[in-house]
Amino acid sequence: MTAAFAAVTHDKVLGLLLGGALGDALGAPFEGRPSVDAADLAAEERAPSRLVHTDDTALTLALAEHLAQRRDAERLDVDALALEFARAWRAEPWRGYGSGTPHVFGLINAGVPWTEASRATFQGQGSYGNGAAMRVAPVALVADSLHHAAELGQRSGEPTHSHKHGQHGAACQAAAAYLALHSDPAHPLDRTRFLQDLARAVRSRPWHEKFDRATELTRNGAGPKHTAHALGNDASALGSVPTALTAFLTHPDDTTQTIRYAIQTGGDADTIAAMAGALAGARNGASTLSRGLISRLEAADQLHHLADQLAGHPRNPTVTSG
Ligand code: R7I
Ligand code: MG
Ligand code: MG
Repeated sequence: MTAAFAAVTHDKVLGLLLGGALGDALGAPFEGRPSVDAADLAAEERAPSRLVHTDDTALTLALAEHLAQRRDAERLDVDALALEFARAWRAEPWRGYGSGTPHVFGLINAGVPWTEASRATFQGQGSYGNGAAMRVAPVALVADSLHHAAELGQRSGEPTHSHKHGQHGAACQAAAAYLALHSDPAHPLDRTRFLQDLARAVRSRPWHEKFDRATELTRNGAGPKHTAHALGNDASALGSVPTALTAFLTHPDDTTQTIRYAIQTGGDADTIAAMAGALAGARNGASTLSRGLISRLEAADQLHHLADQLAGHPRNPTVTSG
């Protein structure tokens, strides 16, 4: 566990949800660009337009609703969750989904069991994309421990991502969200310890190699372009989850800077910023986010409602009203 351990407040729960949605919606116009100019990003922040989210937030909403509705000991019903994800896609297929996921969701909606549907893509090996990681952060809100968060994350990924890297990505981001949520923003974050904790939760050599590189990058204060070059910025789990982690660990006490850094890594900007934003939001809370930006978020009301439900969850007795 990271050294300074804090109670989970309503503000942190809301911060996790809003930080993720903000990263997604602010990063969306830049998705696919090899690099992102700071002036273009600043213009997007100043624009008065509504901040429209993509598949990252659409599926995060589905997962958060699933968790908010389940008050029994079994926190995740993966069969039901698979159908809920597939329904979310059917309702809004235009949200910018990856290339393989619509095929999986189409099969699930046609009655194919998710165990089979999730193996129908990429010549039967299943997806190693970051789609399971991008939506996973809310599991941290109902997890009892770091390992429980990783386990819930992995299971929530299985309906769409049968490749182990896709599932490890979800486990990694879920565990990171748990650590960020329980970290105390009044004390400096021990970055090395944070990554060591993650390595205990994600037992996979390629991931450990990425954590080692992330440790170096944060220690050296690497900028977003350097980080993208060293760790990746594509739609694979291995090529984006550690990049998002590095964005957070570079600016752990400033959610806006975390999101800007993540977007400026370019490539899969919405997803890297959604993941990084959820981590920073969980640590620093919603009260540190720009009110102007939050008020432009398409799903702001829905996310506030979900935060109320999840913060008041019986599995979250530690939530305080701070
Ligand atoms: O993982 P997934 O839901 O994608 C999420 C991404 C995010 O950037 C969202 O914002 C949205 O834009 O999509 O969707 P998948 O199609 O399963 O995986 C994403 C991408 O990873 C695919 O389009 C492929 O380029 C790549 N990919 C693979 N390529 C080869 N072999 C994933 N798995 C494989 C594979 O097994
Ligand atoms: Mg997206
Ligand atoms: Mg994306």
